[in-house]
Amino acid sequence: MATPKLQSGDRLVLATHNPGKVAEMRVLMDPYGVEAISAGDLGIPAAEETGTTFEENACIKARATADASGLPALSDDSGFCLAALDGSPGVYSARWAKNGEFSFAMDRVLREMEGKTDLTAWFVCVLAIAWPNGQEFTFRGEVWGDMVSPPRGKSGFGYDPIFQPSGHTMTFAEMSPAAKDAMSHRAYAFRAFANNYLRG
Ligand code: ITT
Repeated sequence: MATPKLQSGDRLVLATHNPGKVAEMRVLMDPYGVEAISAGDLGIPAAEETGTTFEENACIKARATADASGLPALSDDSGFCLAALDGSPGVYSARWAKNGEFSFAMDRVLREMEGKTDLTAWFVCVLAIAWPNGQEFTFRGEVWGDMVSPPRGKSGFGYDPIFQPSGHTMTFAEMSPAAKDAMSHRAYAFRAFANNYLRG
């Protein structure tokens, strides 16, 4: 089956209900002229994330949205991982928050990290594109650095205030959105997606 490509004027559904992700994905998509509508705008409910890997959950979300909308759907399954916690919270990053309140998730991370000396941390983002014809593809991006405490910065979302990428002195939440977009896990995954499925 020929690989479909999206071009300027085509419509794509962003299969996410996370406003932070929607904002970053729209900025990344902008140069290509593709119309990116969010699943929330179409009234498509969030799919249950029953997978145990980022890839599985990304495919579940993209497929559910492509089937519900009849349009190509791009999902994002991502998370914050700590070496000292064997990669947790990882795929459970959103579930460590309560009612979308990330202060709970960050408090839990800081509690579980008490006394640990290895602060190595990384973000993972897996984007999945699901086409109405049944095809699905995934793209993974990672960014490595350290967990910092106390949290610093107000921009971005989620765990950004406690992540400082290697070679930098600011957390993701202290950087401008453009600086984060230049090096983030989401940007790396998006570049791989764009090279394959977007016409520049
Ligand atoms: P959708 O499933 O609707 O996309 P979600 O927030 O539930 O939204 P995930 O299951 O992929 O998404 O959870 C990923 C969590 O990891 C997310 O809620 C953030 O807290 C965190 N995360 C992902 N990318 C991040 C980033 O760039 N900066 C900070 N935290 C991030």
